[in-house]
Amino acid sequence: MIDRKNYIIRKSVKLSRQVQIIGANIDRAFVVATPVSPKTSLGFIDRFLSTAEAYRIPGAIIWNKADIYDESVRAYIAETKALYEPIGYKVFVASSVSGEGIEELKAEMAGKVNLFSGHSGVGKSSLINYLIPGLNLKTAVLSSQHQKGVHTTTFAEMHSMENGGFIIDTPGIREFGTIDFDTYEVSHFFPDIFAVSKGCKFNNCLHFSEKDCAVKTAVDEGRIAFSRYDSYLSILSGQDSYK
Ligand SMILES: Nc1nc2c(ncn2[C@@H]2O[C@H](COP(=O)(O)OP(=O)(O)OP(=O)(O)O)[C@@H](O)[C@H]2O)c(=O)[nH]1
Ligand SMILES: [Mg+2]
Ligand SMILES: [Zn+2]
Repeated sequence: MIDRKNYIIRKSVKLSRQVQIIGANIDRAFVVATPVSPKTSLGFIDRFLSTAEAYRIPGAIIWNKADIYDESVRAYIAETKALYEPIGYKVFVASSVSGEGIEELKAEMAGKVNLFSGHSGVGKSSLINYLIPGLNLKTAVLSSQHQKGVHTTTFAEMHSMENGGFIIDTPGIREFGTIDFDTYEVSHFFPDIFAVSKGCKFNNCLHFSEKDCAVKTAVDEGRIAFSRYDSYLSILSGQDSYK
């Protein structure tokens, strides 16, 4: 590791707080996810993306460990692409083993400050090692018992790329606690829901049990994904975690 090129941001395990403190410097927040080993739920991804919205940081998804996907996992990944890209969240597929998707990611990150977050063990540090040859960040195998990460990265650190970009590696996070959203503001951080909500009868509609709710109609008609609505309701109801 070349010390002079590294900038320690802060010690923390909660993404929301990290973003708060270094938010002004971040051009894009990537949630690094894996469909298996360990599994990242769409609920977790939606909490991440809505938090990024709250800080006005463009969010994106990186599905890592593509080298171990079978046909059915590939099909699932394609579905998530069809779900998230129309909302405005790019979906990347990558592998720090086969190198799949790496060039595309590099191009995307050039000249920008990029944050990598996600569960422990999804391969954030491994990906960064591949994106910045010679960096040698510490990585570790999953726990054999639970196939979960072992919290190898312990503080957020920024690394410079050859193309003028920067990547901030962060410690793995277990779950998102309730973010301090105002109840009526939650839908503002779900662009797909917000766009439709203009058609609701009541302008203070929470899209829960109100009459003539355009959001609920859109969910029923499949124009808003049920998983997104479910994530919205979960945040609205103030659950501490959502898996
Ligand atoms: N098959 C496969 N394994 C990978 C890939 N990327 C990372 N891994 C493995 O996943 C495990 C965890 O990788 P890390 O890079 O330490 O994960 P991390 O997200 O940085 O984890 P924390 O620092 O604990 O948050 C290691 O055993 C890696 O070798 C990948 O693309 N494919
Ligand atoms: Mg790490
Ligand atoms: Zn409504």
